[in-house]
This record gives sequence, structure tokens and C-alpha cells, in this order.
Amino acid sequence: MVEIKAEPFAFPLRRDKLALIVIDMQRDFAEAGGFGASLGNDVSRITRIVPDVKRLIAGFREAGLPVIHTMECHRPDLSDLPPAKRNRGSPALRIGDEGPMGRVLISGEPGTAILPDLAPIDGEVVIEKPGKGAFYATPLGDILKDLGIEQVVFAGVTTEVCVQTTMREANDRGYECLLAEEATESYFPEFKRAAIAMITAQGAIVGWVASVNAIVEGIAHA
Ligand code: TIU
Repeated sequence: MVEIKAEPFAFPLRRDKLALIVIDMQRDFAEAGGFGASLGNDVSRITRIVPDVKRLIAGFREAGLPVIHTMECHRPDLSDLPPAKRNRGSPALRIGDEGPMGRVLISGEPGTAILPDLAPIDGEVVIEKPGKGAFYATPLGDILKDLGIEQVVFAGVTTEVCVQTTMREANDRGYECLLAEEATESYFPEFKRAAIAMITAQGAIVGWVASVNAIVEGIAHA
């Protein structure tokens, strides 16, 4: 068994049980005029991690391991958007409203798409999710079961919102969760640090964290 150098201690890699889940690397969170910007955030923090996410995805593809992408988005008729969620954020541009990149966080709209540099390739699973967590109201759990996955590496945005929520959901479902440190980001640097501390505290209560290099080298040698 290969061990990946990680915090709070080495991650026991089981290569045939491992998948990568890339959370919500969408234009709406990374580009001006999108949902993230409408909430008043500095979206340039998100675009800066694209090369690291790309390197991580490439490592999984080269190793022949599953890469799963998620997108936070809603149906055009908003039937999966609770009013409590729609009413949150900036009244100027809510989920479902027409923005500079089409309707905000609506399936199929230009702004909802995954950033071109990180686009899924043929055969990769793409999960459209209405919540912050990727297991809620999606087929992700069944898909992971069918693939025989028991360990998940996480990347994407934002660390303390959709990434952490999904890691907690996965942890409760029995998956061993490893966060790729430079391949995740928050609009708030202190929230990224705090989320990583919360995840790894108490003997990896939610999961581990490791560098992209350590993960890519680990899977290449496993
Ligand atoms: N994907 C994700 O994290 N959705 C968010 O709304 N995150 C924020 O930090 N706003």
C-alpha cells in the first residue's frame, strides 16, 4: 500500500478504490458578472487555482482513475430552488435571474459551465447539484457505489461551502476523504485555513489534506 504524505497523518491510498471529485469549478464562481461576483466576492482568487486543479485532473486521467465533476445549478423552472436559497445573497442578481452570462446558476446557461481549462472529457461523470453538498438530491452516492469507490480526493470551490459540505456528506457515508490543498480555494483566505483546520482536527475527523504533488506522485506510484 502506498501512503500519501498528508495532514494530520499519512493517507493510506488504495488505488483501485480512489476517485477525484472536482467541485463547482464553474464560470459563475470564477468570472466577473457571475454568481460569486454578485455576492461581492473577489473572484480572481478562484481563477488562480486553475493550473493546480488542472494538474490534479491530469494526474488522475493519466493513472486511469475516475474524475467526477460537479456543478451547482438549478432547473430552468426553478422547481429545485427553495425560496430560502433564492432569496439569499444580492437582491440585484439572484439565482435564476438573467445576468451577463445568461441565467445565474441555471442548467445549460453559459455562466453555469465548467471553466474551459477544466472541462470534463468524454466518459467523465458530471453531477448537477441543487445544494451545496454533492450528495443531496443527486445520483452521486449510487455512482460511487457502482464504481466501487471508497476513497475520494476533493478539489474545487469554495473550500468552506460546497467542498466542506460535500466532504462531510462523504465522510458520513463511509468514504475516506482527502482534500488537495492548492486545488481548492475560498473567497476568504481565513475561511480556507479554518476549513482545513476543522476537517483535519481531532485525528482527521472529516478527512485529510495533502499537496497536489503528493497526491499526483502517490497515485502514479501506487
Ligand atoms: N460551490 C460553492 O461553494 N457555492 C457557493 O455558493 N459558495 C460560496 O462561497 N458562495
